[in-house]
Amino acid sequence: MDQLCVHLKTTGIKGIYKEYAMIRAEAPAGTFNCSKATYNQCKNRYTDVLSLDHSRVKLNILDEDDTTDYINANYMDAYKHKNAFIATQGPLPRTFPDFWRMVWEQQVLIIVMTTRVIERGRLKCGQYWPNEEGMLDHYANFRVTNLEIQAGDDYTISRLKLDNLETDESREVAHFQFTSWPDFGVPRSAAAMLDFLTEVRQYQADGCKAMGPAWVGHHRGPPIVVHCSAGIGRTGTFCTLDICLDRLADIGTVNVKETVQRMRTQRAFSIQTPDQYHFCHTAIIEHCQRHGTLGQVDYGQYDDSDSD
Ligand code: PTR
Ligand code: PTR
Ligand code: PTR
Repeated sequence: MDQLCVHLKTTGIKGIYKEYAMIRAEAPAGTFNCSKATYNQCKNRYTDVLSLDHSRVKLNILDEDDTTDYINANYMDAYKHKNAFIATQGPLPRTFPDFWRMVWEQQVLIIVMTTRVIERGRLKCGQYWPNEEGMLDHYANFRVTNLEIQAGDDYTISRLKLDNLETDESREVAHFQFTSWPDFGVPRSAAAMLDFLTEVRQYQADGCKAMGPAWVGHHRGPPIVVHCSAGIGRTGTFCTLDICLDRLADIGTVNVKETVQRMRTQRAFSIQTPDQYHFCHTAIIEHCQRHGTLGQVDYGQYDDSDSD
């Protein structure tokens, strides 16, 4: 951990920005052919945010008429755990049924949403779930009912019931929405984000226990779906924190640069701004300060004047 502080202090904020610029300059690690296919283009929220072919999540083919298994989503590894996340874009109305099908097929327990539906008057994500207690909505063969909402200052948790009307089976899925990420930039303090992350992990661990013997001892369980608007900026930041904090707990070190580089080989373009990249560093330090595992670090003091 001390290494991270030393790194931050010696390179300064400009050095961190440069490091990020280098990462960003690297070419994507593969092709986007499926995302680019004519019949799939309308399923991408942004024409320039596509899914790498090799790590994309494939939907089950439903029948002969179903021409495509495509959704703008990629598996992403966590620390020592393959495919712990699915990073995806904020669903579009035409992809709501695909989204719920993915949640069903992948046996997802938690959906993490790190954006609001509308920000600065612009639509960032479709309203793909019923957001009032007792309300329900249909998405092709799925019915989603909002059973309960717990609203907090920084995040809101909804307990959703997901009914598969084709098989007559039901499951519960938790919807964790982080609402206080500023429209531009990054949170001033990481505290709320760290609390949010802790709660997501705890819920996933409890959910795995409840799923029975197959998942006991594998607190990571089925993939956690994480999305923002494009599914790269805030999603990448959230997952980077999770990965770094897990490694920190295991072997006592972190490597933000390698983590982001590796993440980008699965979900291209992950982490979108220098500030998000910097935030990953400061949030890890804040985490250590909160847990008393780091001596006093005066964050305002490191000198960035000599890093050019
Ligand atoms: N320190 C952890 C360990 O006890 O081995 C690292 C680890 C984390 C290992 C996750 C495996 C993990 O995956 P799962 O939760 O599926 O066991
Ligand atoms: N073309 C879009 C833009 O630059 O506005 C793509 C985009 C949108 C990229 C949002 C990242 C975005 O942020 P996030 O991944 O955090 O939703
Ligand atoms: N409109 C987004 C942007 O310019 O940030 C979309 C985009 C995202 C374009 C990523 C290119 C991207 O690749 P990289 O992050 O490697 O520059």
